[in-house]
Amino acid sequence: MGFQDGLAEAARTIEDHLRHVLSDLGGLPVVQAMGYAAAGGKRLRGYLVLEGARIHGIAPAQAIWPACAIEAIHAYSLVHDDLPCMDDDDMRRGMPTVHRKWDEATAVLAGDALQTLGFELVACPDCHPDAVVRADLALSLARAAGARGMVLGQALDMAAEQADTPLSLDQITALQAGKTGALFGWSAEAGARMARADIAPLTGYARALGLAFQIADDILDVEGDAAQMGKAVGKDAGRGKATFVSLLGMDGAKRRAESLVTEACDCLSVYGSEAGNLQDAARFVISRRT
Ligand code: GRG
Repeated sequence: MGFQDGLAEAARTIEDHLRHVLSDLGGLPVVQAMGYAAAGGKRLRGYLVLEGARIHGIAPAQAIWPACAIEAIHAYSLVHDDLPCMDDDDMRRGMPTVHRKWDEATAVLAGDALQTLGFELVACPDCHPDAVVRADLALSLARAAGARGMVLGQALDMAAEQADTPLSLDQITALQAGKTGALFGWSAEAGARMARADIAPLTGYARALGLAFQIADDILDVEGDAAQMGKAVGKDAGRGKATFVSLLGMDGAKRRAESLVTEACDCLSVYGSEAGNLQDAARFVISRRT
């Protein structure tokens, strides 16, 4: 099966499992909003979990739990990031954002509940028979999602919005390592954690992949705006905010993203041909159009 088909199949499996989990929670508006927010998306983080688990011999029936956990946490982050007090976005994944479809209070609660659901999914016995492994998954997920990881990156991003001078390349790299890199890191490492194996090759892989993903995001932002408005100004660059494109130039950003993909693939040499799908995932992050 090719990478695109594998990703589509993983996305369907994750979608079905999340729907099944949410069906146990009743029909309150907040639960409907959780299902709405958790639907769709590329499922790249969940795919990394499933592939990282597969190469470590973890059964798919177990791996689906952390795959859904990371997608629930990712969905929460998007719901909260879209709120008027943060990015104030009206659309997400081609649909109205949760606070536009419902209201702000429902969006805050749905995000909160998606976050706690993520921890529930890795803490439940179906995820892994060994409570020590489940605790390790939960602890590492808390570190990746919280004030050492994604929340730190988001807070640095908000501070940068208020700063007088744009961030340097090192600063923006550190910011993005938290904001988007931390969840990619956890996703890639989860299978190794479940197998009690060395996470180091996957840590290196995800660090490079996460950065390549963010550079590609900045490139898409500029190219999307240029296509729409006939000029090369991305949303963030338009606000005078530093981006990888504003700091490296378009060609420099593309070259950096490509060298990061090579670096990510090289980190996986220890797994031989078993890591082919993870290498394809790294190539995908810089070739995607959304
Ligand atoms: C609110 C604590 C808190 C954190 C928010 C990740 C994040 C931090 C905000 C998202 C803002 C954003 C759009 C960042 C650009 C990179 C990114 C995470 C894009 C969305 O990820 P994809 O492309 O989304 O994997 P899909 O929809 O495919 O799941």
